Amino acid sequence: MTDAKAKVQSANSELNNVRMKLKTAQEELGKEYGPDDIFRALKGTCISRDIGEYKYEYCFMEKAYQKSLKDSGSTFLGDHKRIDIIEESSTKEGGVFPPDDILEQHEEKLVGWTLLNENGARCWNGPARSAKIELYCATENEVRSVVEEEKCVYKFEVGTPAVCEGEEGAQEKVAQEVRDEL
Ligand code: MAN
Repeated sequence: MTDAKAKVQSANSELNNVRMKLKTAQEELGKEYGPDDIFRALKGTCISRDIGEYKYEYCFMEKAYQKSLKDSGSTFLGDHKRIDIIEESSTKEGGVFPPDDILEQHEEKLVGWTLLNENGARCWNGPARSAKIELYCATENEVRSVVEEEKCVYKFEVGTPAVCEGEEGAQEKVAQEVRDEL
């Protein structure tokens, strides 16, 4: 092979590397991180709570687990799939979101944003486990409650400053931090 050919080949492979890096970066940027990208900075932050015989663990924008407190058993409750946002204005006539009956164990209003985890460990004779992460405004990231609404369908109530409203709200602060970072 001539020198020139070798150079072209190495330049081409370098170009391919750069293209692949660009693609990865674009994919990362194109992901749904919620309004103003507020969940980007939270990605990978893990919180948990012991409830009954399990430790329920949730890592924002990533995985959820149900870990046994009695042995080393760990059940995968799914990976982050998407964000569902229910705006107050889009709820049924006259209805307040959320309806009172889904408020559980805390006074904060759920903000109507749900992070959905899917494709968890298969339920015996049933579907793959999944988890709905319903959010409310709180000063710290925290798991407030977990219920198994139907067999192998879990609902986490999770507090985070990321969804607090107001001009001084953490939502804007987090969004600004992320903008500065980029
Ligand atoms: C385990 C846990 C439960 C679930 C059953 C289903 O015991 O993951 O939450 O209901 O499996 O068989």
